[in-house]
Amino acid sequence: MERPLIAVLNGPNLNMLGQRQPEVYGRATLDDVEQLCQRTAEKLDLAIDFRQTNIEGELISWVQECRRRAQGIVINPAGYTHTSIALLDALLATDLPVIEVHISNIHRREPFRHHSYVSRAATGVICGLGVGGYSLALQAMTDLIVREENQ
Ligand code: CA2
Repeated sequence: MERPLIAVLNGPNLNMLGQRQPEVYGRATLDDVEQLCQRTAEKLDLAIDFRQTNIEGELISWVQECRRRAQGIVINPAGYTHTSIALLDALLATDLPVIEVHISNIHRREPFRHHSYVSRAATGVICGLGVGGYSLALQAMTDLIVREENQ
């Protein structure tokens, strides 16, 4: 049987991970995060499609593509978390399990980071556990997919 495909989508500025603000986001780069996701996916027998964009419309188009090709979405929408109803609408339209990931604990930060539009479309949210949150999200996604198959 083919491995389930999980899209791991990353929003704006996450390409700068590891280069600035290590006190907030740690020292891992986005390449390190991709490798972590690949290793986790192999253990879980998942396939992943790992992407990052600084462009809102591109992120939305990728989410739309997932409807035809993926079994789940792990997304760190970065700044669009707090601003994008368009991204929320795209996620709601997929009818796929969505796990929202934040490296930092957005609730311990500035008030404008406390609200997430995306959470309304998310099956679950992981935040504040560093880049390890991506790995936890893939594990949780596996459980969600298995549960769906058994229903
Ligand atoms: O904690 C997270 O993962 C965030 O999604 C990261 C976003 C932020 O806007 C959210 O509130 C929380 C920012 C991503 C930018 O990452 C940078 C990394 C290094 C240097 C500069 C930005």
